[in-house]
Amino acid sequence: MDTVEIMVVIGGIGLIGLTLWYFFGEREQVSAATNETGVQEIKVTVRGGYAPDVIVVKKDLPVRLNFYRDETASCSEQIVFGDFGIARDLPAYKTTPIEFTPHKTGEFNFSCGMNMLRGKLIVR
Ligand SMILES: [Cu+2]
Repeated sequence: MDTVEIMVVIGGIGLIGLTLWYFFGEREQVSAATNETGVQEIKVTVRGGYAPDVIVVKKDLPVRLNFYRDETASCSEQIVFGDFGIARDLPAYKTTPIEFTPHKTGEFNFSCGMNMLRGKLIVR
């Protein structure tokens, strides 16, 4: 193999690694902060995905997730928390609070209405 071929192979391996990390890698977990009224609150930016997309909250305390939809792409116009029976429209360039109180621990997925954009709520 000449140098160019080696570079291509290394580049390919790097891309595969990046792809695996993207789909299966450990995402950064962000804990919601408890405000003065005892509500666990966090801002989530919606733009081709959710940022943060792994949110940690405590059980039996009210949660308010403030979804700011920073785009008009139709994919993200709905947010669904199936385990909590919540489906809500997210108007573009506005903040939509999603409020509920989780009563059991575990990991709960949330997604757009088409189940394409995904995030996870971890209740501890
Ligand atoms: Cu979608």
